[in-house]
Amino acid sequence: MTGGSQKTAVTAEMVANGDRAALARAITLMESRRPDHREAARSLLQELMPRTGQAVRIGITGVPGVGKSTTIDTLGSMLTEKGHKVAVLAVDPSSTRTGGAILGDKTRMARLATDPNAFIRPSPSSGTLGGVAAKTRETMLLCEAAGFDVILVETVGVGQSETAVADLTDFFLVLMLPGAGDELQGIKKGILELADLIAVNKADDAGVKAKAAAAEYKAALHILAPASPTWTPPVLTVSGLTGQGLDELWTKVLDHRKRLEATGELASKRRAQDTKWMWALVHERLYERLYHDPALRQRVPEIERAIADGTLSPDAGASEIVRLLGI
Ligand SMILES: Nc1nc2c(ncn2[C@@H]2O[C@H](COP(=O)(O)OP(=O)(O)OP(=O)(O)O)[C@@H](O)[C@H]2O)c(=O)[nH]1
Ligand SMILES: [Mg+2]
Repeated sequence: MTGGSQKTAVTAEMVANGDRAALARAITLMESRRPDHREAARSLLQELMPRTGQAVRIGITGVPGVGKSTTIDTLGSMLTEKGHKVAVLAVDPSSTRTGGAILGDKTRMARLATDPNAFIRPSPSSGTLGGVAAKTRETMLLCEAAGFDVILVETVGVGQSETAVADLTDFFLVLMLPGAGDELQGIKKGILELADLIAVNKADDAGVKAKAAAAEYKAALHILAPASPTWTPPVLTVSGLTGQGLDELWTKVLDHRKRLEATGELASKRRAQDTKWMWALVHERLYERLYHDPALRQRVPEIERAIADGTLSPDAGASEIVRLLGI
């Protein structure tokens, strides 16, 4: 046997039948750097496209330790009990954390990890952020084709990962810690603009503080122009640990979906995301060429030296690189 491609042949039918091992292998194919694997994954996904698009896609962000994984475990279990099939994807752009994060997520999501109606998959953190998001997006589509109707994407609230995750989900949930004063100071501008719902977590052991924080976020949201004319982001207090408030949170998610479906905003949002995704892929492929093309790799150090020596202008150097890229 040469390599695993024979042994691991995955068909669209296997994925569509909800074969978990096939789904996992399809995702691995997609994450592979081997061009033949990618090509196989691409045609698999193409075949499965008609089966995608039905899921409720939720992005979940918040500072490290806010309780994202804990909340996903409780909410996800609540949803599988209702009969949903839940896929959890984790985007972690900081490669150094990955090993720990994956292990941590598995233990933080102990119930879902053994739930036959749940599927947990960390996204690899290598590559550019666009690449991470693109693979996460393709993973999400494969999960949808396999019958998962709720997709929860966890991303740690640092760097640019929130924007990437907001761009591939329908509903963006921002978890906050109680202790509004400090939180509002450190809050990244823009995160409130992305939020479809703010949930102040850990209300079980900081009830009063959580309520005060919620009031502050409500006030802060009030100043912002809403992203959608049909939706004003609610602010709730919840406990990912005990499940308090998560029923109401899910009701809001469904309410949001109903409204955006009724106005056609959901469809237009997804269309806009598709276009953005295409450009993210173009950027990624350009970067790949830029750093891996043999002719460029040979020539770039010389160009850099010439610029350092002052014998070539940055503009002329850039022109040559672009010419070598063939665009
Ligand atoms: N009291 C209380 N503790 C919580 C709650 N949610 C999470 N925790 C605790 O907070 C800590 C961090 O929880 P995680 O779910 O791992 O947080 P996270 O946001 O996923 O963290 P990262 O993945 O590292 O960014 C754990 O010790 C949890 O048990 C909650 O609702 N109430
Ligand atoms: Mg986590």
